[in-house]
Amino acid sequence: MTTMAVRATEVSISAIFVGLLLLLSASVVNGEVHYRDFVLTEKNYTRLCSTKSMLVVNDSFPGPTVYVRKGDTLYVNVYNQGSYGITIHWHGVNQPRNPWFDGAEYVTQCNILPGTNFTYQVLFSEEEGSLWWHAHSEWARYSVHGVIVIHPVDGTSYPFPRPDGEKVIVLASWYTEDVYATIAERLAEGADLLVSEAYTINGEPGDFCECSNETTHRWTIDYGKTYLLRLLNADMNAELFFAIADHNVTVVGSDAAYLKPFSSEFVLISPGQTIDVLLTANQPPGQYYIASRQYYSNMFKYSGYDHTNATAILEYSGNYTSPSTPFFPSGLPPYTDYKAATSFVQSMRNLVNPADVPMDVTTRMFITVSLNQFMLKINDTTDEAYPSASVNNISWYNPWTDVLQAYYRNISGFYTTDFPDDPPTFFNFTQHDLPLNTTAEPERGTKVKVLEYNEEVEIVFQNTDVMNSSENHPMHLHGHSFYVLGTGFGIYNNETDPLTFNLVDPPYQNTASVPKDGWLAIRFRANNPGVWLWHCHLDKHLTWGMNAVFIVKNGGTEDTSIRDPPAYMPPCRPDSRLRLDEFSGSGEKLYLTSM
Ligand SMILES: [Cu+2]
Repeated sequence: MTTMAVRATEVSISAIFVGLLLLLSASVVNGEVHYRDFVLTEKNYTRLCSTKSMLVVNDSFPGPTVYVRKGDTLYVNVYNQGSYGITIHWHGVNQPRNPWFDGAEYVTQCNILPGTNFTYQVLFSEEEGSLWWHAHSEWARYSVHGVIVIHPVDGTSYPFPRPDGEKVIVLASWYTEDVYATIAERLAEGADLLVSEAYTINGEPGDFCECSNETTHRWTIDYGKTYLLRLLNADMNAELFFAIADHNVTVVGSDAAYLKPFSSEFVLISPGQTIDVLLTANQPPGQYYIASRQYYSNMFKYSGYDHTNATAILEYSGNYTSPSTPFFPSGLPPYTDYKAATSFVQSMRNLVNPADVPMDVTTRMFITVSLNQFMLKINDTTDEAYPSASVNNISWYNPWTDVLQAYYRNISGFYTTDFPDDPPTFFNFTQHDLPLNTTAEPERGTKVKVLEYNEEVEIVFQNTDVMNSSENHPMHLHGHSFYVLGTGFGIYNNETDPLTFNLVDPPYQNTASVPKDGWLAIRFRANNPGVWLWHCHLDKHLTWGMNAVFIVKNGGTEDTSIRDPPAYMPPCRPDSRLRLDEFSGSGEKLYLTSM
């Protein structure tokens, strides 16, 4: 694909005119402008000894890496030549005042239908480091994703010595089945959703998986050099441990914000997160395994997850005698090692000290996150349990016209503004064997929370053990990054736990996990007018309704208001949804539609 970059300052018109132009369209062009084409097609891939067709961008899995600098503007024309509707989300890119191009299906747009195209305008602002793009429609993102590298602007550099090289590593999952068809089937049956067959490193499961060792991903490095490694967890449903044999890494950033550097034997990365680390080639030249495996936080179930170990090979350049098998990283924690997981999360500190933490909180929300079930009438005598998920006991229901369109055009009937600041009942949230009749069934709704422009918001997410199902939930907020003030186990205590908050140098992230049977506290400034989805980044839970929406109102001036909509947005139609939504509010199973 062609990439065209136009440096605004190189355009041959007089400086005065450029000045005028910038004054007139102050917020449109700051840095460079880039144009990319994303062509989505079905392509055959063979992994684990079998071949299947899947939707990919520009014939690649993982998809292409996009390179920009801080403050640049990116236009991506997405051509959908696949067989079902999709959207693309620019994960972690705040998109100031620009919700039109956030790409969240049924929240900021409807799907780009097969045979059509749509151009996204992606506005970079404060982000620097690594982010990513992915499909934000049904489960398409398992094969439709890639990294966004945001370099420092010219004349500035990293807050660490310039690395000798860079490397992108994408962790993802492999499904042997036809994901789209299987999900539709299981939703209709009320069955559990898909578990992956293997994890992948840059598209390859590696030596420990069937039919995989010839295509294992390899990365050659030079002795003595230091590399900036950009890690992405693009997996659908798993937090992952990652490690390189005999090499510690220095963690320097996460979610396109810098961290106080710390050395670690391993990394824990949640779906949705990006983590930047430095790797120095300082070990005896040879071959070393790079490995990743799931961190499985639901310790009451020891099965039902993907037990594979994904591997790649790090090899030093030059001549040396290498052992017949590379070394495996002894520091890669076991699947259920919550102590390792917790200690990694707690090591993260903002590089900025003191950080610009909101201190004048005007909205406080206490939000329970639960897995649930709906009892649906199959016939006059039988009720059947359908898996579900909720936040403050509301299980999100997709409207068929997106929330942004309805809000901007003042069309009523698609959402309500009564998302509650607290759960409907307070119970012993983290107790095992909670009574199902009072805790299991959520309410279905399309409820949004409306925030005034520039409000300072504190949210405490409380994990619950409803249905004995507590596990980590990586919560992701669109349109804003947030400060992670703290986490803890058990039920949040609003008198003692705030005393433990890190208000000095908390990490600034777009995705952070609510620990199993515990809580997570965050703060953010609602300074981005628009309609912004927030959700658990385990797609299984998102599909079941563990999400809601913030509307951030305009601030009263043009610079604090949503930008004008583009001339074209993909049209919405009432029959294009495919989720658990296909049941009426009365609990009767109505119909299951596909495109
Ligand atoms: Cu979740």
